[in-house]
Amino acid sequence: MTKITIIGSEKSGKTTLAGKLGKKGSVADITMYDFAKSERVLTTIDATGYPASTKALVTALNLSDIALLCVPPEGLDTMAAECIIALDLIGYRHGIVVLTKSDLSYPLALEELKEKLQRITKGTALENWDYHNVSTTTFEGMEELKEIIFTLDEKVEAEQRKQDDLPPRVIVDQSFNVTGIGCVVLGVVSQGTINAKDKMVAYPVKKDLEIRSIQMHDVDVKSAPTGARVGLALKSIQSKDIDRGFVISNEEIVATDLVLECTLSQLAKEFEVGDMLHLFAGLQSSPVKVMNIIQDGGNAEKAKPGKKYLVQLSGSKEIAYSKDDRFILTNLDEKQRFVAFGYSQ
Ligand SMILES: Nc1nc2c(ncn2[C@@H]2O[C@H](COP(=O)(O)OP(=O)(O)OP(=O)(O)O)[C@@H](O)[C@H]2O)c(=O)[nH]1
Ligand SMILES: [Mg+2]
Repeated sequence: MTKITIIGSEKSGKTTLAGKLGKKGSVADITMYDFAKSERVLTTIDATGYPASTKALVTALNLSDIALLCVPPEGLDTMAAECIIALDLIGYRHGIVVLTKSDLSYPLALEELKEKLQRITKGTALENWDYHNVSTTTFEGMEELKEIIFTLDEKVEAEQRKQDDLPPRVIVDQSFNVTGIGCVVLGVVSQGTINAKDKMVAYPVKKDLEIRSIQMHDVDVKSAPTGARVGLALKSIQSKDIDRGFVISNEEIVATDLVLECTLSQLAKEFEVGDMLHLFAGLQSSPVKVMNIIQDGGNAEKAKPGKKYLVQLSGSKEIAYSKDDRFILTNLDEKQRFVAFGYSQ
């Protein structure tokens, strides 16, 4: 099951491309498109709520395994530049840089644009991504793009199979009530394998539940492996008790305040003690206040771009996480909002 997110420059043709890759489904601040042919299922996410909300971008990236960064002939704009910083901070592994609207350019210019982008992304998570030219008007490159996506997905799948035996975790992105069935959630198995009848817990509220049944793309299955997009009917819990961002798991740490070892982006603005930032953990987010910044055992007043600090944060909401989870910090007051990544100490 291939899950991709389409991001990039404004008006670069992202939504048009998503529409060509599948049938439109649920709409919120992200829009999903589904394509199924024989064994292959492609879920495409358009982060429609972004750039207004950074949450839409973080959500879309967390729900997918492959990112398509769209850049039109005009080149990068501030939105695509911010996407590159976000991908780098998240440590996003797999993606393709798609040079869109190729019908409005010519081969030499596209080659120059590719070389320029390769220089800009050197040393970032995007360093080794492939480039591909596409036009949704003339269909140039469309079939090849699908092939490239499916080939890349074989790598993703191989990585995911190595995670099937880890403790199971499901990241919930929607929950609702279905008459006659009860609480249904949609989400992604981020690691491990889940089975019908498994008893698990919804975090951060710590409510016990049982998985009544599992569906993958409207088909009932007995179990679902790492990377699967699933619909779960749940027992012993109501849809009002579970929300986007919740983690269904057997063991999570729950905290409101955190101490993170943070690395700031080279391209972020500094922040200081007292500043309000936004913390992301998977699909969860919470406003946090910077209480303390520590460098080399001593207090620092400011955290500066490209540097590493211990940052003490005071939040307003419980967050569920695991020891190895990567947190992202954003500053909504800045033009380029993605600031840092960090790991809990
Ligand atoms: N010539 C040409 N025009 C295109 C192509 N793809 C999209 N467009 C046009 O570009 C415009 C923007 O397309 P969208 O798909 O809305 O772009 P978007 O990136 O989703 O835009 P935002 O969500 O507003 O950032 C529309 O007028 C499309 O018809 C293409 O391959 N070639
Ligand atoms: Mg759009």
